[in-house]
Amino acid sequence: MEQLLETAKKIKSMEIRGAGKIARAAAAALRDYAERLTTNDINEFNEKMEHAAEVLVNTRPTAVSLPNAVRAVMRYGGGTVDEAKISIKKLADGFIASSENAIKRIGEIGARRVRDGDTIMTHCNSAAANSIMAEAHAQGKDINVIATESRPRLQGHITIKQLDKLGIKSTLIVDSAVRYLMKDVDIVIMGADAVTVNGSLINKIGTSQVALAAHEARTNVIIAAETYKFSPMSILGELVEIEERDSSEVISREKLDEFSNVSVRNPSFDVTPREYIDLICTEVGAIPPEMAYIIIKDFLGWRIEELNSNGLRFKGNQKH
Ligand code: RI2
Repeated sequence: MEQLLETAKKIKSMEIRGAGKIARAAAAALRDYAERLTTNDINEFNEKMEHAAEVLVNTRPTAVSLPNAVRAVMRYGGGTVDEAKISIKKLADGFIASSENAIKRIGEIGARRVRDGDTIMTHCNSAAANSIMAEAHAQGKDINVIATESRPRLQGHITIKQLDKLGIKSTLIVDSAVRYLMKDVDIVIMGADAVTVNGSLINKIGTSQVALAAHEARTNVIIAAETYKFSPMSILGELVEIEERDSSEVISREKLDEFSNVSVRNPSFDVTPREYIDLICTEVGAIPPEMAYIIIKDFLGWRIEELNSNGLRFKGNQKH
């Protein structure tokens, strides 16, 4: 359990971050945990796996990729512990490979929307969004990326570093400069932590402001989101929980202690309505946000009946 708890800790502290990356880390942690379990009792094995799944899922509440990855692994089968371990390894490795492949595919599909000479605005740091920029650049398109710094965690610094390594020109701006600079932008490309059934986007705090400014300026907004970022529970009307992180990310404890009447709010994500999104680029194609249900039903394989009867409990060892 020690290694799995270590991974959970790293996800919570954001040492491992990015919606896709935490999903792959969780799948790998479950696979390695299963491998290390010494029991021969399949019931005990299943119980331990279910507990491990809960621990991982409870680390960060907003990125739907995390429960979707855990569920993909927890669909394992097998009458014996050895069979279950083989099944888990196959599912976890399959998820990781298809997730990496999805990012590549999104790059190819999304790059079609980028023209030579485009100025792209992005927010935070998204592997899926960066993949589009990387592919457009690899195709020889001359692009310039405006990257927000993304307070309070400054993931924009990761973005400019990654783009720089690829030889892509970028301009770093403070988050509040978004609307002022939108007039220079041809297209906005951002990632996703979750997409709901009605096509709303949940992504890094500030995303909805970028989208609103783009909407006002008639600038297209493209969202790069693997299919496992879509939220099955939103079919039942469940809202995606917005993570609120510690105040110390915004202001130091010592500084805050100087005041008597000040409190801090630090929501990590916000919700962008589908009206502000032109296209969601997934690995199975670029869709208008209105088509989110098709992704949940046809590509994630969730149906209303199943969700109603099982919810999203991480029941290990299911027949499928
Ligand atoms: P990829 C990140 O969350 C950002 O909100 C980013 O847009 C999203 O995950 C998707 O990232 P955080 O972990 O999966 O920085 O595309 O809170 O890498």
